[in-house]
Amino acid sequence: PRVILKETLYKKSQQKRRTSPCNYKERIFVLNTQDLTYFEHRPGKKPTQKGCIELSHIKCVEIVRSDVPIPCDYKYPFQVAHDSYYLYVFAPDNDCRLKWVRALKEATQNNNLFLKYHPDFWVEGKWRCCQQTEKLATGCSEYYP
Ligand code: 4IP
Repeated sequence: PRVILKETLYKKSQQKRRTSPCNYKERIFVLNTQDLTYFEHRPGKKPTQKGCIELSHIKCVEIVRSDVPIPCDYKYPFQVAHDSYYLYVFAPDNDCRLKWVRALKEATQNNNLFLKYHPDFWVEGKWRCCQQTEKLATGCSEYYP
């Protein structure tokens, strides 16, 4: 697989379990033609893989429009909906965010994508955009792949 983009970004924990912590981690993100992978890099150590999302499992990639305070250093969020999870990734500026969103949209354009998505965050048990309390509820805004 050919590498399309590689950069250090932040991510929020995907909260795969009800008891998962809500934390933000700096990770090296690599988008290649097969998957989106992220690695932890500690000084003096070789990066270790922490997560990998097959591109074919991605259902929506879009910026997140929100006024919630963002507790990590990077303030420009985008979302990657895949399987039954939402990965929130944070870029350092809008250009960087757009570059990632465009590249990911292009790489997933032939997928079975959402028709609608959630433009704001899922926070504390509800969608801030539409107030729905089911995380996997259908989106409330039209999705443009
Ligand atoms: C972890 O918290 C990290 O945030 C993980 O991120 C995250 O997995 C885990 O969420 C979360 O419990 P601790 O390091 O404090 O244990 P990373 O893999 O980047 O280290 P995700 O799925 O977000 O990668 P869960 O809910 O997935 O377990």
